[in-house]
Amino acid sequence: MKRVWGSVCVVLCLALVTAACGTSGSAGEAIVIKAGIGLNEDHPQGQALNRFKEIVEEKSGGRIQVRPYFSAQLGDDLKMTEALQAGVQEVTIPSTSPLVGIVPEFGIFDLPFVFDEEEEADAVLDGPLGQKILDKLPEHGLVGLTYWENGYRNLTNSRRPVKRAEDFRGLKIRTMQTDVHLDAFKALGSNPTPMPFSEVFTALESGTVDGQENPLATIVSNKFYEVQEYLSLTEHVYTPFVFLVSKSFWDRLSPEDQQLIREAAIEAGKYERELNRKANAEALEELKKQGIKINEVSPEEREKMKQIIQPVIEKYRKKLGEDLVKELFEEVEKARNR
Ligand code: TK8
Repeated sequence: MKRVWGSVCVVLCLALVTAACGTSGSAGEAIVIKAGIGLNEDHPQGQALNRFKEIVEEKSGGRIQVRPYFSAQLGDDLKMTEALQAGVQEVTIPSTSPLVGIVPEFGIFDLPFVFDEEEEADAVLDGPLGQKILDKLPEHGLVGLTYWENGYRNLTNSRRPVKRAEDFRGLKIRTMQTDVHLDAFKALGSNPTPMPFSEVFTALESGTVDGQENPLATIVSNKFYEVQEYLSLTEHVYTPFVFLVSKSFWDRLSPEDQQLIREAAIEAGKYERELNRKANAEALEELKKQGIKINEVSPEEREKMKQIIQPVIEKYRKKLGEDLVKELFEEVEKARNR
């Protein structure tokens, strides 16, 4: 009998210790990072978030725990960013585009037809210009650790293949919440409607909009092909993700833990870019299989689209700052000649 009580006691004590570790207040408690994204777990971004979790938990010996939330379970990009500012969520990895209301300079990454190759984007984002914009985040309660890849965006719609610049005319297109894209699609004669990503599928299904634009991996992962007839390989803009941490959370971490988390975000980001580039190629095959009608856009027509959008670039050269936009194009040029 005594022995039975002994083991019950051991079990109870263990349970108490475990419970104490899981709650806040005591020294040596686990640090918990709630990390949310808008995309699904099967998307390269979702897989890389899982990789981030593995790295952080392994390197910290389980002292820092990451709880990933996918598919906008914690809200869309803007809502999660606001939760970081309020200190009720620790990490999110949104597109930079809807953040232009917080840091307008992110708008330079919304300018269409800037990067010819993904490697140019890597060089600019990972270089001094990318860092300069990350440096604007702390005054808004956010810390930006690094950029991940969303990638080249392509247009899908339910009305017609978009092969020529004129084919954009009259299409109702969902865009991200950024003025540059609104103006660019207006210049092409379409009817843009800004909307959070989490509402896009339903808007396409119900016909509230005719189309949307996103990288191929997202079109597959979110099954947009189920509610869209045409995919046009416009590659009209490359947009990044930014790895954000709540500043109030960040400031409570030791410099060692900050370093650990920063390195994990960068390492998982390298993995994400790799995976995303592979996924885009496979996505095209998958989309063919799914029966969406795919068309390419000739270099001549892309050039025409570029010409039509040029006044928008001029407008934002002034709005975003002549020097900043100049720096962007100089950095791209440098990357191109490397
Ligand atoms: C996911 C978004 C998405 C973006 C969009 O949360 O909104 O279209 O491309 O990837 O960040």
